Amino acid sequence: MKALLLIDIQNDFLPGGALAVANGNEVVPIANRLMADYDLVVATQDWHPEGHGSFASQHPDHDVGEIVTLNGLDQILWPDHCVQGTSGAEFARELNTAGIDHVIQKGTDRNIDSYSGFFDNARRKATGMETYLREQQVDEVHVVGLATDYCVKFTALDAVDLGFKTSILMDGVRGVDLNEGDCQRAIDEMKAAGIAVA
Ligand code: VGL
Ligand code: ZN
Repeated sequence: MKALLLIDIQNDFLPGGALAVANGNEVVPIANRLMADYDLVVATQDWHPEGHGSFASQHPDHDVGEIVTLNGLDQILWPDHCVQGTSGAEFARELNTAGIDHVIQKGTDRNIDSYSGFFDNARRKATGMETYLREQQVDEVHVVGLATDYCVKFTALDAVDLGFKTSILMDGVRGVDLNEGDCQRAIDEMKAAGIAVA
């Protein structure tokens, strides 16, 4: 069984959103078109409580983009984004949500971030993604969504590490590029890990 993973295709990551990814809206029609080609479509949703520790607003002496230590881990600080129940956390309006079989929410613990759709950033807690995919007999995953250099990358790296045959579909991803070259480096890292870049 082959699954399409839609990573964080949410309003806050689209142009005009709180953590806008340049041209992030362009992945929406691509995701919609791809859905029909898969046995299963699973979407992740960045789903933070108010006051999440990854928000710069919680660290008065720091700005967005700075790195702090959160729970012993390096944490990049972001604007408040994808707060549970807000419109920014909803899936993109034009995303065909009727085509999604299952949603995995992540980043729900205020003390630790979760870029990967499989585990928190310390790999301590699973989100339920792996269990769900194995229950559904999935052995291959193709990844699209936002953002190439964060949640797409870490989800794909975990997928291949867990033994799923893994591809990222370049047409269907867009990145943050906080530092110039981050997206390219993310792609190189994924290739080196055995992920197919299609
Ligand atoms: C993401 C930064 C913070 C992502 C989520 O979806 O790539 N990036 N939260
Ligand atoms: Zn987040």
